Amino acid sequence: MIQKYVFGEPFETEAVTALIPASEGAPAFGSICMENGFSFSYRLAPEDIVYGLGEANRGINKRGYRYISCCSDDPIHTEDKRSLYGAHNFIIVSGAPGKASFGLFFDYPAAMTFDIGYSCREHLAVSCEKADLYLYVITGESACDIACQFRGIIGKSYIPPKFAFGYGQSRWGYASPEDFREVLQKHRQAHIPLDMLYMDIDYMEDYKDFTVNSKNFPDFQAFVEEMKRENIRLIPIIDAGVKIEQGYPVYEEGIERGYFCTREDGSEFEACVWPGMTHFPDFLKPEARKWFGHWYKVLLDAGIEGFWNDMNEPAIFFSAEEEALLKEWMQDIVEEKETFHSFNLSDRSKALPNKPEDYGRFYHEVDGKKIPHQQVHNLYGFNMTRAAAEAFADLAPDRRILLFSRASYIGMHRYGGIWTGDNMSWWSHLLLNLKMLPSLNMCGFLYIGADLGGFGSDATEDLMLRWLALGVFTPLMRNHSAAGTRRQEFYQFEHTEDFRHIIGVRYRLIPYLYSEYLKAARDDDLMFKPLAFVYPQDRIACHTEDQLVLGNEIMIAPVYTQNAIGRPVYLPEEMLFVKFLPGGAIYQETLPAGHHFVEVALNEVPLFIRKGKKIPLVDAAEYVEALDMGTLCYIGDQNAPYELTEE
Ligand code: MIG
Repeated sequence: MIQKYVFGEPFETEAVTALIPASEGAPAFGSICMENGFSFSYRLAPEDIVYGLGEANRGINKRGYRYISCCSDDPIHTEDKRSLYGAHNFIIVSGAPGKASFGLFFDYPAAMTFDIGYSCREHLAVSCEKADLYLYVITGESACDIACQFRGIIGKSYIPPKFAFGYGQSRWGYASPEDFREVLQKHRQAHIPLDMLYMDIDYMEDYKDFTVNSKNFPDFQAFVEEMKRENIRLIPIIDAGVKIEQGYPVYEEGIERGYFCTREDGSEFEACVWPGMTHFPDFLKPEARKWFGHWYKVLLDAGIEGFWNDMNEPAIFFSAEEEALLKEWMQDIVEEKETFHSFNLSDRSKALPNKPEDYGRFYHEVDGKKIPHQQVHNLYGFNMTRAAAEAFADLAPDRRILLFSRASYIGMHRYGGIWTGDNMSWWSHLLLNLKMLPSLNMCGFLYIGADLGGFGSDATEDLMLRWLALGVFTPLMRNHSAAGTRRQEFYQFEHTEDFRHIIGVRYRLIPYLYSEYLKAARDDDLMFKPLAFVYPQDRIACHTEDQLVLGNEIMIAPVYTQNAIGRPVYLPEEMLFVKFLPGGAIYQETLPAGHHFVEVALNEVPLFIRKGKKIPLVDAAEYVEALDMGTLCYIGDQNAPYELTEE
């Protein structure tokens, strides 16, 4: 059952698509206080589990920390961070046996704090500055049922084209056709499967959206076609900010039509991002969305079939105002009005990006009303991605376009997927990747993945292999890294054959992964579930965070520690332990329920098939379209039914 409560005058975020009449009175759980903004409090029982928050830091059980929903461009995801790129205000309080379970969605687009046993271990407090929001309260049989009911009111999840289940290679710094050709050739020479090459900002002309550097790509369309003949899709990045430059049509049209965010005095807000000074399209205006979305046509017309939307929190290096203040301050130093301290300078420059003051300097226009950005901050990336998806529905109605975004809010899952931003080549981020998957699914995001091997800092061969053995299961399987870090294309490492093998396993599993994805989308279900959602009566399963159930048939338990020869696993029921061995053989051993230590070498991919289930497998191929369904076979219980979905 779902109840909707209205407080004050909520902003219409369009996160929820179902029409739900408002309930009178107070929610059955917790207490609400509206004296100082809004706050919801609830006393947690010691064994209650709190799920949710989508793209958030820490564990599957969110207890023990304070999180802030505020889309943030912060590339250092250490344990102490409260905000990442997404804002997903959905939680489930899953009651210990005999205690209440319920879900809560706080539909509120500004910053919101979730204190989940941080200030006080047994206290849940959700608060925000203004008491203007919708609160949805969902009750159901189980945490899983509550999550699915929630999914039922926020609309169906985005489905990508099938090639998007292939492997993609990316790196910030590929700039010319030669760069891309080299990466492709090295994959093909080593027979490492590959379907996509990602184009980071270096393909553009001066980082201007919807342009292509004509010196490097004199005939871009011919290059896109050349890659397609090799069965490769190029996936360019699009940034939120539009460069201020006379003669650049995106800029000129935006100005003429009044489609950019403005300052209090009505002038266009200026912020420095990659292209230099830019304006931010006002994605909350339907006309501006339509306009910006149709600009993707330039690239679609060149044969492009997928995009990733970046910097849409939106990220700000500094605003024109901050630049002016900085100049004044520097002038003062030069004129010695202020004593110079080098640490002062360093503090000032560090504080410049993504400054709260800058987010306070611009406005959106919604139904003719001026809305301060901060009140709707978390809707920006959502609506940029929606702009693209709505335009695709118009420009390419007969095919699916790959689309994913960095920033997001609940509801964006209808339009695209997400990647989880600038992680690091750290073992802890491999584990964070695993733990985020079910939380993201609860919030509707099914096409998801992390930068495999880590974006920042230097990857090692063992980390890369272990991370890939998780990445073979995530819908978005992409190796991406930052300029300046150690190269991490597979052929850069010594044991290329190990990478070929692991990526090959991914391709063998595509019929299974694609089927389970489509079923999760169709049924408003999770593709990745915490064990607790499947084995709610099993206390140990309920508190296991480093193993997940994938689809209906398998459990995954990747190795995520350095130099480990394997890992402990807990089996809530008898399962078939499967390892894809290098050379193509498949190791199979039935293990009884209980605790085990399983050995897994660096070049093996482990999974567990549940009792009485089987999964489809095909032979590996070098790209998705080359998969041969004639090679289909099953592993597991051969008598079990399996619904293979092909589209
Ligand atoms: O300020 O386009 O998260 O994937 O490589 C950095 C360059 C901007 C951030 C993205 C990352 C991308 C990078 N971008």
